[in-house]
Amino acid sequence: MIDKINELLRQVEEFKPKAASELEEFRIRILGKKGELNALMEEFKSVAPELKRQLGQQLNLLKNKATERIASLREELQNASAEQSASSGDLTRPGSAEHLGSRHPISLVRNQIVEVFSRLGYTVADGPEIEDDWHVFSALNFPPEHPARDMQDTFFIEKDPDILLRTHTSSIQVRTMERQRPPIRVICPGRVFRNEAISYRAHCIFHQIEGLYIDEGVSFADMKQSLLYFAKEVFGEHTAIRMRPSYFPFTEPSAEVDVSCNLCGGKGCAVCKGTGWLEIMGCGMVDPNVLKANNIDPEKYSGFAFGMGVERIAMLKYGVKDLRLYFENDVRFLHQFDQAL
Ligand code: 2U9
Repeated sequence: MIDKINELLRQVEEFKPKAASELEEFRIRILGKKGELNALMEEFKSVAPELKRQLGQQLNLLKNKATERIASLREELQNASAEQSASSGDLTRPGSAEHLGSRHPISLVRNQIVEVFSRLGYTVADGPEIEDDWHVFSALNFPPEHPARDMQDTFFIEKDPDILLRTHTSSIQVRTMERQRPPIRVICPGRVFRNEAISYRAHCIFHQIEGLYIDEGVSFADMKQSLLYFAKEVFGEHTAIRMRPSYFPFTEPSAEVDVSCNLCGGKGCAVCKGTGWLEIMGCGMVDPNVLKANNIDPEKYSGFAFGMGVERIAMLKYGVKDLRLYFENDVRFLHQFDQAL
């Protein structure tokens, strides 16, 4: 009997099942009701009393070892199968659809605006977001005491000499004039930074697109027609524009441009506050002082410039009521533009 017990102990120690079913068969053979351990227990009853102690201990040892080994083998098999299903999974199950991202509404609108002006012969120019005083203010005819130069309005990185975050993309046009002689026809998209409290209609970072056209004989009428073409392309062919006198240091004369409200067709509604018009951009003839500061002869050349906030255009185009949504990257907002444009 002792030989049988020792043989079973050896089998328990050496047993290495390949599958859970093999382990279960082994468990039933050793520990099951009609298994080998119970058969030995039966045999134990008729063993001579002087052998009972030693055989009893060996039988207990066999029972404990077999129980422990089977439990630990079961755990090993479970871990291995979890690992396997994590790496390969059920190869027959249907594939899960990859979720594709989409363009941000600001990119969609910026790309459309750039595309419209490209058709009119404008090329895209880029420039640094960190700028100096000359490219943001002085070359654009901002007087030394102008409030935009104040810390209240502009983020300064260094003082004397002033290094700052550009407050408009006009600095790109200044850099273009340094590199290129007229004719100049550039469209300048980019991020700009202003020290403003964040609200539904303002943010300290936003996107602008500015344009500049300088050549011999460029007139206010050229500007008006170019901006009408732009408005019709972006807001629809029935769109009308109007211009209201305004003031900017870099243009003279200057104007604010409104488009007819595309929601009420110009009759007046809540969006256009009953006026029938929505303000979309500013524009003007380049001030001769700006041409001079940039080594362009104002007697020979003239030009026009315009500027708009991309967030504002996108708000009007898509009926977005709160500008902060553009910066939160909430996919519930962004997914609404999956099919846009
Ligand atoms: C040069 C000469 C002139 C760019 C211009 C505007 C009018 C304008 C605002 C619209 C809303 C900025 O985003 S906004 O706050 N811009 O109204 N910008 S003309 O004029 C220039 C630029 C460069 C050399």
